[in-house]
Amino acid sequence: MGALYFISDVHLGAQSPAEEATKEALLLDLLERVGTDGERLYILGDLYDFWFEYRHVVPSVGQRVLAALQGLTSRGIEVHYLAGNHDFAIGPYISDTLGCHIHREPFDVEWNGTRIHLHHGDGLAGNDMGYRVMTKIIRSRAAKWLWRLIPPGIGFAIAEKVSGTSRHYTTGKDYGDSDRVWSQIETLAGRGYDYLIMGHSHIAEERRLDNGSVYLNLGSWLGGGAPCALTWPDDKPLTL
Ligand SMILES: [Mn+2]
Repeated sequence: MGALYFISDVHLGAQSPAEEATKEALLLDLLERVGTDGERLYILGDLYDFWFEYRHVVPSVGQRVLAALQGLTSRGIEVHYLAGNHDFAIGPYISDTLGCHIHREPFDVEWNGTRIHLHHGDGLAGNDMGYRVMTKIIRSRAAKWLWRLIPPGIGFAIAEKVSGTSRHYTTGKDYGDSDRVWSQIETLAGRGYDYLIMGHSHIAEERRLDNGSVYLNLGSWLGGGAPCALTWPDDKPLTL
């Protein structure tokens, strides 16, 4: 039985060309490794700093990564892609062309009797009502329909600005008790999971919760290194 791999918050397209090249090379190495001993790959959101696919156009960023994902699925390795707040608009290109399983909501995995809850990590802050309302609007069918009317070149230029703002907001936000994130995580854990695995906060962390569940945050690939991935059952962060 192969390993499970988990990654989050790679944010392809967010950095300088040189940083992107380094990051992409690391990611391609990891995907190759998944191809040798992996059974499943879970992408827990924000693989892309911004993703939007038109019927005939997809982002030009990270094409080699997309090809590698397709290579994995064509060899029978399951790739699960949970939409993050930056790549919420993943669609048929990801599912039909690349063969990934798309998840739009947090979901559960059971593996050899271990119960794992997978969540991008957004929308947990108790005072984040504005975020939740805005999210509902921008992820609506109507919004996607309107967005498609904007030529891709202009749309992506706007998105680049908005993505940067959102990233700084996320990174600067207090994810501690004051935001009631932890109480929400404890409540989730109370459903009886062994592990809760998330991203989004960009802070890699392992924490044992009150009920004995383990919270793991995969951190982010931004900032010039320390990409966090996880293999299972070793459940140790990989050093790439
Ligand atoms: Mn995020």
